[in-house]
Amino acid sequence: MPTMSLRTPVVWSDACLLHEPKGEVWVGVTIEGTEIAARAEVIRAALEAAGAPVAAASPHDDTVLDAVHDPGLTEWLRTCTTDWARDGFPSNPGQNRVVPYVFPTAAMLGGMPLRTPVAVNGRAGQFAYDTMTLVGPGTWEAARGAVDAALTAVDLVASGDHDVAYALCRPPGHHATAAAMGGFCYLNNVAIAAQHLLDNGMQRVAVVDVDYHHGNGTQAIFWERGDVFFASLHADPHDDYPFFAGHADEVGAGPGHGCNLNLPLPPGTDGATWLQALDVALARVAAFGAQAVLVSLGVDTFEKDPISAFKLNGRDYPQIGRRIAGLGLPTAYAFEGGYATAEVGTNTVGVIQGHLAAA
Ligand code: SP5
Ligand code: ZN
Repeated sequence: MPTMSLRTPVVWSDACLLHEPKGEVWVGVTIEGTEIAARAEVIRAALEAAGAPVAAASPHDDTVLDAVHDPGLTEWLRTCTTDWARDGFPSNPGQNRVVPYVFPTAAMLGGMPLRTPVAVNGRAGQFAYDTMTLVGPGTWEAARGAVDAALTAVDLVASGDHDVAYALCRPPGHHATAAAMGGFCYLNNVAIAAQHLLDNGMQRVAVVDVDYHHGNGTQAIFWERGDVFFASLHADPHDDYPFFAGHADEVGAGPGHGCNLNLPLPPGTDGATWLQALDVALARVAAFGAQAVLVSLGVDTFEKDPISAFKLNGRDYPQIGRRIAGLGLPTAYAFEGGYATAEVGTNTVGVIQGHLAAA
């Protein structure tokens, strides 16, 4: 890739560093947090070193956030750590993160109405679907800052001021559904940004999710929508997180029938195979007639990623940007997964350089 100064703005909010996962409960054991603030700092430093200007996220009101997410979820994220501390969980049993416990699944309720418990440790299961996505002091501020970063990035491309922007929206968002957090995600930054484009005059937008994991939250949010095309390439959910969504036969419903494309891929998938699947997804996006594209840019497809099983290497990332640029659409990339901290910066820069080189 020729060296060139990146002109793509990196949209950033200092609040995004305030979330500290500290730990996650995985198959019943507490392990170190995976989605750490250093990931975002490394990506920012790499983009800046490549010449990208940093643009401060501008505050947006809650209108579009409330259009995408259940007010119960946002209220919970705003208040749960205070209630958790008030009820003494940080000292007994010694857990200062909000950890879900009982999940009111459809199978538990058997059709009975969902009741909201008074106890904070009871309520914790209502707005989460896994045990890996803990809430602590600063989580809400970070998640809300990430939403502002994503909204600002799409403003920059929708206005025509930029063809491409990168939203450094941490914590990530693509696993968050309308009413539940999961997969290290609290608010669905990309879904909110897509809705914002539609609210501001676009008729059709596309989300291309290249994270290693299926973007089940984004899929669920737009499942019955004909104005958002969602395409995702990801680990086969038969083998990997999020397990309950991401299969190839999930095509959307109602007005959204045909507007959802899942391309599950086996463990060990290399760059050549993966890029062929990307071409399939992009051809569908082009046929849909999207006016803008949002990219859920997880770089956990990397061969050295500690929680993933694909085999992309550093030379594959510019090819991702190059192919997405071939759509010729205003494009906002957004931070998602990628846990090989030493390489998340160079791989992200690679995507943006590939995009600019092709555009
Ligand atoms: C945004 C994003 O990439 N979220 C990923 C959520 C995946 N969570 C499942 C991780 C499984 C971790 N396995 C732990 C292995 C410990 N040795
Ligand atoms: Zn991921």
